[in-house]
Parts: sequence; structure tokens; C-alpha cells
Amino acid sequence: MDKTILITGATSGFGKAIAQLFAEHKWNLIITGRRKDRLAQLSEELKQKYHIEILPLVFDVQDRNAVFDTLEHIPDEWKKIDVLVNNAGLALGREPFDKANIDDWETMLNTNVKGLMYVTKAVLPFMIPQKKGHIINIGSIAGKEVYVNGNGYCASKHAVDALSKAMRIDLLPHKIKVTAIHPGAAETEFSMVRFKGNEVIAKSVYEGYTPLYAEDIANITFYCATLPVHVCINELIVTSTAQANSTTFFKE
Ligand code: NDP
Ligand code: 8X3
Repeated sequence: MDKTILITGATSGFGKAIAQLFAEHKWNLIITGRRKDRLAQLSEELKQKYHIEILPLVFDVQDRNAVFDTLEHIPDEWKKIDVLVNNAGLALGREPFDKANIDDWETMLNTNVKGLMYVTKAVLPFMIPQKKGHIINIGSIAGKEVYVNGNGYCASKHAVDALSKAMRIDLLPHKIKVTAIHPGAAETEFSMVRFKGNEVIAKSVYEGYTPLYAEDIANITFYCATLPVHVCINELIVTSTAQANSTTFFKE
């Protein structure tokens, strides 16, 4: 296998599980995140286990200059990118609109929306000349349905939904596939980040039912990325069996 996937936010959760699964299938990986130690550790572990090539890149997707400087300067042999997974993202806070923290809104919009746009824009000059490529955006059920106190996060993920549709139209002449995967509640570090380290609240999000796990989203991503060249899954909304929509759960 001589395929390369670039995964943003590979230090944890979905991104890490996606890296592990594609490594197992002998894809070469470009993995990114801000936590250098975690990236280095994952890189070493997967290289040793699967004998693949890995390029770890440390940058904050919010930092426009860092995104473009880093990606423009990757070695030529890494520029043949088959799949880009725009996964890096976060939620911060869950308060009513009038009480929500403006800095949290800025961070969510800068990361989930602008970061995704910067990374995609930086990778497209590699994909367009190949006349093929696949962009997989990790959206959210929060990008399909607005829920109580979801304001800024829901807005950011609705933007990911809109951008996925826009990219699919504009990149059509370049034969680049665009898939949006919209997961429901999944147990990762997501809630620890959202609730700013409050373990009790973070854990309570997943109590009483079986949520999605990072490996579920990795499997779905792998399925989408390995379909025949003429087949593109445009979008998927994926929840655990115990979740019917963004607010309706069956808890026991
Ligand atoms: P995690 O918190 O486990 O992982 C988030 C990843 O994003 C980390 O690797 C983190 O790396 C990276 N990241 C966050 N901010 C930045 C930044 N500014 N620059 C670079 N990397 C960043 O959460 P999940 O795996 O659950 O989340 C992954 C994606 O899935 C997000 O977009 C999230 O919104 C979405 N999602 C999550 C759901 C869930 O219930 N878990 C459901 C639906 C969607 P580092 O901190 O090292 O930079
Ligand atoms: C994460 C899922 O429902 O917490 O995107 O917004 S939810």
C-alpha cells in the first residue's frame, strides 16, 4: 500500500483512532496536533508496529501562518496526499447564549471553522494536480440540529456542514471527493475539554447508555476512504443506538 492520509487532531479521540486504523492497513500518515509529546509517542508506536512512514507536524490550526508555513514546507515525497481528514476541533462550555463566554466562541469558531478552511486550502495545491483526492470533514450532529445551550458550538458545526457542501460543489472539476461525517455523542476527551476538566460532568454525558467510541468513527472513516474512485459518500449522521437525535437518548 502506497497511500497517504493527513489527519488533523491525531493526539486523541477520533483522530488517534483513525491514525491507528489506517496504520494497521499500511497507509503512510501525516499526523498533526498541538501536543508534541503525544504525537511523537504515537508516531514511534505506529512506526514500530506497522513499519510505515509517519510525518508528525505540530501546529495550532487556528494559526494561519503556522498552518501554511508548515504544510508548504513538507518534503516533496509527502505531498502526494490521498485523504485529508479535518478532525481537529472542540466544544467549550454549554451555557445559554446570554451567559456563554465570548473567548470560548472565538476559540471554537477559529478552530472548527477557520482552522479547517486553512488546512484544506493548504493541502489543495497538492491534491488538485493529482486530479484526485478525498477530504473528510468531521462535523457533528450539532451541525445538523441546534440544541439548548449549544449556540457557538452548533454554529461552528453548521458551518462545517455548509463548507462540506460548498467544497463538494467547487472541487467537482478537480475530481476531489468530499465527505462529511456527523457523529453524535462519542466518549473521547471531548467532554473533558468542553467542561474544562470537570470529570464529574464530563463522565455524566456518557452515563446510562453505550455511546459511540473513537474506533467506531475510525471504521466509518476507513470505509468512506476506501470505496471505489467513482463512489463518494456525501454525508453520514452517525449516533449510538441509544441516541435518536441531538437531545433524545434512551438511558437505563
Ligand atoms: P478529543 O478532544 O479527544 O480530540 C480533539 C483533537 O483535536 C485533539 O487531537 C486535539 O489535539 C485537536 N485539536 C483541538 N484543538 C486544536 C487546535 N487548535 N489545533 C490543532 N489541533 C487541535 O475530541 P474528539 O476526538 O471527540 O473530537 C474530534 C472531532 O470530532 C472534533 O472536531 C469534535 O468537534 C468532533 N465531534 C466529537 C464528538 C464527540 O462526542 N466526541 C461528536 C461529534 C463530533 P491537541 O490538543 O494536541 O492540539
Ligand atoms: C459532539 C456531539 O451532541 O455533544 O459534537 O454536540 S454533541
